Amino acid sequence: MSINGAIKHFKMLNKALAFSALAALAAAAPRPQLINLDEIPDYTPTVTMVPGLTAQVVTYDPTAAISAAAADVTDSPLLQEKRDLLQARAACAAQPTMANVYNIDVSSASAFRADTIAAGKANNAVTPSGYALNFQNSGKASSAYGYLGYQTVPSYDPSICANKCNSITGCLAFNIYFERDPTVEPGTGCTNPSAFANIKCSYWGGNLDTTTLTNGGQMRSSFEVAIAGSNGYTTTKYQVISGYTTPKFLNTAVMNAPTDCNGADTYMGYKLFNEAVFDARLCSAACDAQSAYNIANPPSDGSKPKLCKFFNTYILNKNGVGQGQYCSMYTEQWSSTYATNTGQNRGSDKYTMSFSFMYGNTTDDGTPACASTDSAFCSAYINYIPPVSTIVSSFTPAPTTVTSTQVNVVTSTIYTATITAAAGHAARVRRDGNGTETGLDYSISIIESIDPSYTNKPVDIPQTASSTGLARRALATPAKFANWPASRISASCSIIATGRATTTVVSTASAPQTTVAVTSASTTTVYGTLTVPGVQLASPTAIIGSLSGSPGSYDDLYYHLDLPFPIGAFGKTSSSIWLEINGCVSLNTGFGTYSNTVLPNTVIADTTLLGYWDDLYIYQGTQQGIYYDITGEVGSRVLQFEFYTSAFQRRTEYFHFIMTFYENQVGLVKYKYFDISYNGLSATVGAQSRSAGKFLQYSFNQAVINPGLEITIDTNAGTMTHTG
Ligand SMILES: *[C@@H]1O[C@H](CO)[C@@H](O)[C@H](O)[C@H]1NC(C)=O
Ligand SMILES: *[C@H]1O[C@@H](CO)[C@H](O)[C@@H](O)[C@@H]1NC(C)=O
Repeated sequence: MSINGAIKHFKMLNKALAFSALAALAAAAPRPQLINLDEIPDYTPTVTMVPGLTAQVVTYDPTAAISAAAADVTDSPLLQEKRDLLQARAACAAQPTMANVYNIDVSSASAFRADTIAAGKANNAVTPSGYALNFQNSGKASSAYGYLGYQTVPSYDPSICANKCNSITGCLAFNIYFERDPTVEPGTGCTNPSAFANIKCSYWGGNLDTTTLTNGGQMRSSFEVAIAGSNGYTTTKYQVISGYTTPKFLNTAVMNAPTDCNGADTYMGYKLFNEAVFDARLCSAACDAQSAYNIANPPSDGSKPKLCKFFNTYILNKNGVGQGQYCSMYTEQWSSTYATNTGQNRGSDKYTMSFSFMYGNTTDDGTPACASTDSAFCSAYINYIPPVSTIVSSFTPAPTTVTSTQVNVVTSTIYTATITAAAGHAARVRRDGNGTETGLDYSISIIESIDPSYTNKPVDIPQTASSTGLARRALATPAKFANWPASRISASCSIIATGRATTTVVSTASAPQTTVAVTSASTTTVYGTLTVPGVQLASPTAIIGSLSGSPGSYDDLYYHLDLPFPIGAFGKTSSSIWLEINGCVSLNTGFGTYSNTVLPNTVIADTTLLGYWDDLYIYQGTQQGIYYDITGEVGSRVLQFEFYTSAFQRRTEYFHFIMTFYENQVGLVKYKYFDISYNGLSATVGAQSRSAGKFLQYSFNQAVINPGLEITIDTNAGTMTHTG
């Protein structure tokens, strides 16, 4: 009789630790890989070994189990189904029996256990090919992980069991033993029926060891079931999983892996399966599904998803009872030398591990690129340009003093003078009635010139004057990456090529400043052209200076002249007059006085015509000078003195005017001005005669003498008129 529909399902423990939770753990701090006992609920294997059967069949469906293990990743509902309970059988019902082929003493449980024939069979049994002996001639039978049923066999021959185990999907071990069984179902009316020696093989989806020897028999009514000659065998053919390395058997030790070369925890977490047989493919399915899940659901912090490249699977036992198949998953393959955990205690409970194997991904051992050795290559390989973090550091400079300079620009204009002179006329000669030429009536004789050479005057600074015009103013690929596919190099490198470049920006606070204002002057010289009148007289004769360049510089000179006709003012007349370089014409005596005063003046000559009394000056090498011309017929001749001068130590100033006297209007004088620097601000203009007690003053140090001005002073009438 078999268990109806006894498809054995497995269930997952710790749903809270489903793969989604593992994913969340991917970036968590390193955890020990010791079994988290708090997470493992007490588990009593639902091994229901039904006695009195010739066989009990429990099947394992690996396809369903593996796909369920994988499907659990997405939290799909899992089929959880308890096996059917067997119906109680009627007391005294005949049980299947077998012949006592070895004449074992079944008279009592103790005799049965001590039977030497049974012991001899057990001790002499040949270990079947593909299996290893776990225990021999025990008085107990195993209750292990992954119950797959049992059967009675006709002889104590482990090879029969091995062949059967080989045919059972998921079978990894078997236990062959003698069992003292009742011939009928013990119960009312047959509480201690006669016994027979049964030979049984139980089949297991997990390994056997002495810790599994927990079934020493039991009372069934008054009948004592006993065990003898119990041998355990576990397969030595380890599961090969496509895509994974040949499993490495770690026996009772499990991994306690270190962090990787970048200090990252390679332990990803675990899954615990139970009520299934031990099947490493559950782990590989979970491992693969975990990788797929993590790729599909990358960490929100932008880090790379952790991929499962290695797992350690084993049976976790609590006090010798298999609790389930444990799968520890890792991102990197580790050497078996890290399999150092052989058990833990909690209170009086002892947890041990058995049937431990490790598997690694054959194409990718999960070794990462290491920041310590591979950064340069990786940065170059993936062309990683670190993002720049800007650190602002502030800097307050020391207080400073700022000198603010205000430049006052003085514009000085230097003109190039274009001089316009009057058109010349033929030399004027006078002929007497017989045609004899006479020049006397048109010329002036210089009787003497006087240079007062004032010693208190500052010496004029000689200048170099123009002779014309007025002087006017690959990396190599490291060996470790040689056989890596590009995708792996990229993924691995992108984990370590995560640096940030730092740039420091200095934020400079403004320094406390003291501002000191300084004023400085600067002169800008502007060159311009100016049309100025040249010597105006049509036929000028120099009294001093020269149109071809004054031979010297002259100051304060005055000249005694003999005129062809008398001139005068206020009734005082004379043809012996004095011509002052300082802009005056005087009668009878001259003067060199250069400091002009208001009129009347008591120092200068008695009768003086002041065309422009100032400290005038003639500079050497210029056309500056005093020129005269006499025109008109005798009786109505006109005498003109043209002053074409600068001023003492004011060589860029110019004073250009003509004083005109009339032969037929003695006492009347005209002053005509062409260019006067500062328009008369330092001059006296007018006429005086102390002896006549009269004077006419047009201006004294007033800026009223403008170019073009013509003043007519009629000393006889006592009038001054002007035009321009
Ligand atoms: C092994 O790793 C590679 C690279 O990540 C992956 O593509 C492959 O699926 C893995 N193999 C298994 C069996 O998980
Ligand atoms: C003309 O000539 C002069 C010489 O210069 C004489 O002195 C004059 O007397 C003369 N006059 C006449 C009218 O002959």
